[in-house]
Amino acid sequence: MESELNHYDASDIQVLEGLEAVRKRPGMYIGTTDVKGLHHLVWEIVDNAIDESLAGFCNNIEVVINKDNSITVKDDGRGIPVDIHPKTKKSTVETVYTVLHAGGKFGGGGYKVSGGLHGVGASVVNALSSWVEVKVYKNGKIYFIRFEDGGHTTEPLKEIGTCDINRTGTTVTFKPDSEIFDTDIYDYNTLKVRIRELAFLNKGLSITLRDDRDDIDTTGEKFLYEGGISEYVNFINQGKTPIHEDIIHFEGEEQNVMFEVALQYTDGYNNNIYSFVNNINTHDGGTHEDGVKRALTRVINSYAKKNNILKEKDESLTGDDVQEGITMIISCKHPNPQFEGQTKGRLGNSEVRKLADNVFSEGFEKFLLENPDEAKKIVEKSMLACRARNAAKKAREMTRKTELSQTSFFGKLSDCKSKDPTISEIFIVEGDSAGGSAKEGRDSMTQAILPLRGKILNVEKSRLDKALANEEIRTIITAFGTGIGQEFDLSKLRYDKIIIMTDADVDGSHIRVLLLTLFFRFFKPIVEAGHVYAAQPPLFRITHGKTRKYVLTEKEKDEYLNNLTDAVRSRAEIARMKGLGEMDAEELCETTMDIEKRVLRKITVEDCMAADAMFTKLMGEEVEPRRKFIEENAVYVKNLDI
Ligand code: TSJ
Repeated sequence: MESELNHYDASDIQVLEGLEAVRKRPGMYIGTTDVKGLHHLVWEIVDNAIDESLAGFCNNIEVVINKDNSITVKDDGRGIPVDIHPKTKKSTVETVYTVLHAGGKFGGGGYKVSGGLHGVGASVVNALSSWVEVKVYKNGKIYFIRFEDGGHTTEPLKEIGTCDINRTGTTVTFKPDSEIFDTDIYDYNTLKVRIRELAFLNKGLSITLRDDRDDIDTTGEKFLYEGGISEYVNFINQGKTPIHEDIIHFEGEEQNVMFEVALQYTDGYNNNIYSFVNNINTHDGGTHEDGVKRALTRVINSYAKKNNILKEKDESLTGDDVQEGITMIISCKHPNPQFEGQTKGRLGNSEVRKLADNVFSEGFEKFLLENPDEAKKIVEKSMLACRARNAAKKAREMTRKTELSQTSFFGKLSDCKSKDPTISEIFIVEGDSAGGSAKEGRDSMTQAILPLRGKILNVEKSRLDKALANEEIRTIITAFGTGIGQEFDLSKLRYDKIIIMTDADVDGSHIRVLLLTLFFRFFKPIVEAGHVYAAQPPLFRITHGKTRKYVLTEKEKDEYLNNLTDAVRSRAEIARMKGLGEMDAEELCETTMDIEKRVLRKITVEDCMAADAMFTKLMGEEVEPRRKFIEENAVYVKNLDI
């Protein structure tokens, strides 16, 4: 590649159009003239310095926001050529800055950051700036040229001094034209986020960013990642919980196309897959992304089958299954990328699919073989995703069916009379007897009751899909009215409060875990909107004379008793409430359901997440760890809604 670059010939530069065209229709060249377009100018210039680094001649780039909101970009590359261009009879520097698309064949054969909107060149920046100054350090000399008023050369490139013969580089300062842009104020954070990304994508390249607009003297922030995209994955996964320690990284090259990928699985449910070609985000993916995804699915399935984790009869894991919780960066550097689609956000080069597939599958197969513990975690995570997907599908089909036969489907639900969702509540009550009392003691205008049996969640082997086959669970889904999955619509929720009313024993905690898991997987927006509550039945009843006092905790009981006179205390009768079923309708109403007297605890998404994790453990195949887990977490399970 170096020899090719050395063939650089100033005649490569194609003369296309005048800068006036750019000023007339800036949108054609930089998209917009809003704050986004303003920042685009920086990337046009920085991209040139990155190209020099990709060609292997530049290690440091500095970006400075100056006091007047002009921008300086400085690199330590070879310096833009200063020789005279045969066609324009002007220096190459001047030509680059005054002839549209002059960057066209610059450094031909290298990887250029020139796809999509990028790469239209320095001349566009010049056309849209009130002034530009360029310094080139080369041949022991410092060259200088200045342009004004949309790209007019003030005087030809001239030598303004000497420098160390080993010093080379290009320094450019430009001031965006306030007649063109809606705003001329740069946003530090916008520049920082992209500069950090560029540093991740170009390992070993140091990029610094400094803001000189305030009077505080700082050295700025330096972004340099020797680990490249692996460090990017690590950065994205901060605050997440990885399920294996090391970040997996593979790279390969074929016919000047470089491909690399880094990934790590977390315990989350989304995937974070970002792909790039020549540092440009390919938000619609393309052949590089397809190749990796295809290989990921194939390799995990074949590993799982070979090791008998996935049985012959089991269905294969899908792409979505194996991508659940993954954080992955895919980066391809291509000398001749073809961008496709409306927004040019998709890589089209077909040879890249095979390269990506080969590099990834060879590396990943080896990784799984050499790291059986990690392999097991990844495969199990995918299989769990597969199960959840099937459960969700069944639930969707089921709710669709039920819409047709609504009337018969409310099953055991005793609905409230009101159809006003802002005042209606639904109590999901454990057990038929408590359900009976609740029905008797409720305000039937606004309170609906749905009894659930304690055995819904048979700890032996039930899964979410099985639980969903349960009639009462289906009634819940139908009663909510929101639908599920893609059809979910929060505005159709039929109740303002969904109140879970269960005992603080094992059966009660099972129902709670199941319900919260169900909410987490299918009704997260309902939880997020704060519609889900746990009722708090009292633990003690203290009776003295005609007074009856219910308290929620041991501590409250002691405090209450301490405040009584000795005489009264000695006569007080303390009863430990055994559970919802023990209370009669009046008592249940008074302590747990009456809007004036009850105590509710709002359920958060975190509660549901914890339940979901517990559900996964409770549902595990192996009996022993499950029993152990239940024992160890028995207290926690109870605490879920206390
Ligand atoms: F173009 C520009 F003004 F926007 C710009 C270019 C801005 C900045 C900050 C840096 C650069 C730039 C260009 N840095 N390094 C280069 N390198 C070349 O232009 C160059 C130098 C030598 C040779 C060669 O073949 O000897 C080839 C090239 C493309």
